[in-house]
Order: sequence, then C-alpha cells, then structure tokens
Amino acid sequence: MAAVRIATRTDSFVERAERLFPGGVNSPVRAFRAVGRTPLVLSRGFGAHVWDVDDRQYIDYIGAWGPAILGHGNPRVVEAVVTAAREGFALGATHPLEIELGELIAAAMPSLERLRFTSSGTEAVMSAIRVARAATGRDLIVKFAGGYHGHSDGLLVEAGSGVVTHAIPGSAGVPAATAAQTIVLPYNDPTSVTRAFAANRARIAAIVVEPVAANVGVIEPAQGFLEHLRETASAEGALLVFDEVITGFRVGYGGAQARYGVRPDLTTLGKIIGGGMPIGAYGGRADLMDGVAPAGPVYQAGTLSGHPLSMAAGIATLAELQPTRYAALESTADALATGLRQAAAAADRQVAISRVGSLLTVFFRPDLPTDATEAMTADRTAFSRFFGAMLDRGVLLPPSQFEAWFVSMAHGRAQIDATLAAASQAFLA
Ligand code: KE4
Repeated sequence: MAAVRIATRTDSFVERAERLFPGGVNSPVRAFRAVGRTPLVLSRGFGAHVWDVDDRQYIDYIGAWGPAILGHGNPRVVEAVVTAAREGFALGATHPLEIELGELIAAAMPSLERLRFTSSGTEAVMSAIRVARAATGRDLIVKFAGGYHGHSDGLLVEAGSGVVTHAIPGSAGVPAATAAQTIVLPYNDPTSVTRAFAANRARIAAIVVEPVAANVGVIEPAQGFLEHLRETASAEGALLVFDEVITGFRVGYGGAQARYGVRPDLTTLGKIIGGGMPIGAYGGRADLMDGVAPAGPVYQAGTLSGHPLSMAAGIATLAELQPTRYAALESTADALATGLRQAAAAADRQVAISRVGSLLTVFFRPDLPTDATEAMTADRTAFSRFFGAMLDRGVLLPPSQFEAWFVSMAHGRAQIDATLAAASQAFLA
C-alpha cells in the first residue's frame, strides 16, 4: 500500500503562498523548481543552522544568498538592530548610522571615494550603469554570459547572434531596443572584449563584471582577465564596474578588488554590508559619483536608502570581520572542498569543485568550467539527485547547480564533518 504522506505545516504554507505569490515565492530561486523538490518554508536560523516550519533542522549553505557570513542570528548583530529600532525606523533624513557604515566601507575599499546606499543590489547596479553612461556620454554596456547583476531590464539579456553583436532580451517584457544596448561576452575571454570594443569604438560606456563569477556556480577569473578588463576600459575611455554584491566582504575584507589587486572605477555592493537586512550600495571615483543628484545631473533616489536598521546590521557585521576570522573561514571552506572531492572519488563520481574563499560549487561535470557555456554542460539531473539526498540528510544546499554554496564563520568542524558524512551517501544517490 502506498505510504500515506501526512500533510505538514510546510504543505499548508506552500499552498497558501502559491495562492498569493507568483510561483509561491517572492524570488524565483526559492521555489526549488531547478531541483524538483517542494520548497522549504524556513522560520528560524541560528549560527550555521536553519529550521523549517516543521521544525526540521538543516546545516545551511544558502546563507541567505550571501549576507549571512557570520551565520544566522549573530547576537551582536541582533542587539544592534534592536537598539536601533528602539530609536525609530526610517526617519526621512540622513541618519548617523549611514555615515558610520559608509566610512567603514570606504576605509575597506579605497576605490569607493564616494558612495550611495540603495535598498537592493539591483538598484545599485542599475544606478552605477546610469552614472557610467552619463559620465561617458555613451550608451552600450558590456556584460558577461552567466553574470547576474539584478533584474534591471538592460541586464536581463542573452548573447546576441555574434559574440560582439548586441544582446537579445533574456526575459519577457524587456524591449529588444533596451537589450540591444548591452553586449554579452564569454567570461574569461579577453579576446572577445578587445573585439567588442574594436567593433563598437567609442560607444561602450562600461564593462560590468562579477570579478568572481558566482551566478553560474563559482568560476574564478583566469590569470590576467581582470587586468585585461582594466587596461581595455582605460584605453577605450570606458569605465570598469565591479559588481561585488556577492564578493564584497566575502572573498576578503576588501572584496575581490583587493584580492586580485584590480581597481575598478565603480563598485556595487549588497548582501554582507547589510548583515541580512535590505541593502545595496554603489560607489567609486569622486569625479564620477559627484555626478549623482543632488550634486550632479544623474538622478537616483530611494525612500528607504540607508535605512537605519540595515546600517546597524551592516556596522555590527563588519565589526566582526577581522582578518583572522577570514583565515579561519578560508580554512573551513578548504576542508569542506577537500572532503567533498574525497567523498566524490570514493563514490566514483566525476565532479569538479570550484572554491574561491568561502564560495564553493560542486559542478557535476569532469572538470572546472571557465565560462558559462562550459558550466551549463554540468549534469543538472545528477545535481538535483545530490541536492535531494543532502536535504534528506539535513544539509541544505542552494537549490540550483548554478548558485554558490556560502560557508559561514559559524560553520565549524562538526558541521563540516556532518556535511561530508551526508555527501558520502548522497554521491551514491
Ligand atoms: P538584489 O537585487 O537581489 O539584492 O541583488 C542583485 C544581485 C546583483 N549582483 C549580484 C552579483 C548578485 O548575485 C545579485 C543577487 N544574487 C542572487 C543570488 N545569486 C540573489 C538571490 C535571489 O535572486 O533570490
């Protein structure tokens, strides 16, 4: 007789959510469609763990998609938010905490001579592009296949027919004319960048790049790639925009620009700088940012930009991010990656494990991809089976082959050992 599945609180919440939200979620990846599983409904997080509404505990590698570098519910971050909340929420004028967090970010990333807070990474990237277009008087933007920079129209595009021709819409509702303002190139392909500028001389305003690709799985920049972008942008009168929404304060306190020693003209940030509260930021050269209203003609605004509670959470989070803690985080992530390689080999599974700092991806393909085209050949069915087997053993991975695992400073030996024990079984699934 077929097992009778008892309806759970998860089922009830999912059913109600599906009546309310498109796909039952407020952001697509949370629907777990890529892995063919019922989405989790999570109600609590503490340290390296999250709990669903049926009180099932998971070791968490989603990490709120990046913000939770300290783990969930860090007492000092919670206390900072509660203290700030007692003084009022958004007050509609500059708040001292905006200045405090802005100074911390500028000190950590000297390329941000000026910056502006927003409420999301999407707003930050959209605004940085507007600044670049205004400063150069040019319209075209270069991005890289597999790069995700939020959901503004001009960045929801796919590569056009020829490598250096203009993009086509990557989402319904994006006008072809808007998409055509973007050129999509292969990541880690310097020649395509040179050719794109030769074919669009004096028309490209900026190159927008995730300095470590983390939205096709984790792909490290090839030796010299970021330097080539820097040199080409400078030589061509275009601007280099580092989208560090994920890598900022993740791959080191100074972000990818410090890790790789390449200075962008503009940087976008999010996630960690808000400690899990809504946030984004963009900033860079003073001569560029002084073009932003009310100092200059580039308009950008936001009711809740610089929200005091987001500022408080960000300040408390950055205060915990000392260099010694990054060393320990790197060591934990390395132990996880090494153990996963051993577990896969023991199960005779061909996977390639990419790691940059505490960002990690298990690609179900024989070797490490260098760009999105190669990443896309990964075996998604195999990943989905692995995801489900890990979930059933209490380990929550990002529900997509093409999202990064986020290891936090709250993940310790016990969590790594438990993850590896689960993986030893899950690689056999
Ligand atoms: P938000 O608008 O979601 O705050 O940030 C957009 C964004 C910009 N740049 C990069 C490099 C990003 O990774 C993101 C958002 N990241 C995704 C996960 N890869 C957020 C998760 C989601 O969309 O639900």
